[in-house]
Amino acid sequence: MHTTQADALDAMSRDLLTLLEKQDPCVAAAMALEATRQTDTLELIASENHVTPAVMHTMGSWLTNKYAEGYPSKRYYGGCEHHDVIEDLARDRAKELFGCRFANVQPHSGANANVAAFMAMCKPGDRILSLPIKSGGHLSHGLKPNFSGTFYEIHDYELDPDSELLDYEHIAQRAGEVKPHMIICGYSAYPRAIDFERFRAIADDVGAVLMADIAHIAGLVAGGAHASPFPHAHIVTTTTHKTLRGPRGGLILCDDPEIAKLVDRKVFPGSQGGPLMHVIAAKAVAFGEALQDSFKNYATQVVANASALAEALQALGYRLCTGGTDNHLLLVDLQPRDADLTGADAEQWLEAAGIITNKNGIPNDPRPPMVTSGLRLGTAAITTRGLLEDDMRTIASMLDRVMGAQGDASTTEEVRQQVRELCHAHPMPH
Ligand code: DSN
Repeated sequence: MHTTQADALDAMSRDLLTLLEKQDPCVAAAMALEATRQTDTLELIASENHVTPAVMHTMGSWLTNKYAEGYPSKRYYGGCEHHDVIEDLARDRAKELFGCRFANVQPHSGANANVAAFMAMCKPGDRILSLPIKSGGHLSHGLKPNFSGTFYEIHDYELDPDSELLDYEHIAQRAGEVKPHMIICGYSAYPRAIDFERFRAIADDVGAVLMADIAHIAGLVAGGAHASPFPHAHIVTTTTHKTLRGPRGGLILCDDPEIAKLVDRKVFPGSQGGPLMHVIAAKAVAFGEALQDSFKNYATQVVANASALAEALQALGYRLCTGGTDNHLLLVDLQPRDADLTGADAEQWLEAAGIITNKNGIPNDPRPPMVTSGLRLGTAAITTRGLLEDDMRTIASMLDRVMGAQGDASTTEEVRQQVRELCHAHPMPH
């Protein structure tokens, strides 16, 4: 095992690699390289994070051996009593964390949570009002090839073309025109706070259901660094692995017992079979971590770091969509800095320097989604490593150096070395 990587890994991960090196060296080699990649690079993808060893190893446990179709104390298989305890812990902690009455912890992913939420709240063909993916929405909110765009009648609302902010008067006007059955708020690339109360008033005016998909900001909501969708949204969906820093998975929350019954039926047997009990246990562990006071500090620091990164980039001449950020993410418009610079080039050059980002369309982007004029950055993972505001200024200048040098080999190598040093000074959770 490479020494840098062995030092950075926790003891159970080292044992796993030792076991795999004997049993399956091909998988072991790829996993070891990935461990080194994560250890030695700065993760600025807004939807990613680094889990604790407790969360990680709960996923890789004997709980994966069991079928537990159904819900606690109503299972279709014998031998589920310990799984009932685990699922109840996950549900209770989720409810406490988000201040709501019901939680379904079984969705395998955020997109699966959205499938079940649509099935619970709508009939096929119902009208849905949502923000399109090109403006920062999510593919499961109505993209044509997705289930949502295939089985429902999707109508768009848009961001204000000048400020790039949510324009609540426009959304209310669209709701009046479309008379949707459901309105969706919550986004993948929107750097500003969402006014859930305002959305609910708009939904109430037209008799619509309000669904909030808080996948990106769930950790900020749990940590008190973003307003809660409760009591405003009828149904709330989320992933558990972004700012919430749990295992890869989904979660559905609500307050109304009738909606809760529908949600449970539409998750199982409506859209899934056996729950992933090893992942549900890891959700319970992660929710337990998020209930600690230290998680509030984490969520606050994620936002402070995003603001510091935003200010530093603006000082270097970059334009940020909406003019800044209120949450964990920034959407950088690369065009004003360099009209020829694309998101795809920036992503590739930065990756070579050990800074991992993703190209992202900006509102009204003239370039296609695989090229883009924007770069999405997030501070969830680097905050987990303990980086603070001063480090954000260092990262902004590294981003600028790499993008300014357009892939020049010696600049890339110099920054790569700087990134390694920063990473070694701030190890991943171990
Ligand atoms: N793919 C996720 C993201 O990167 O934002 C959304 O599910």
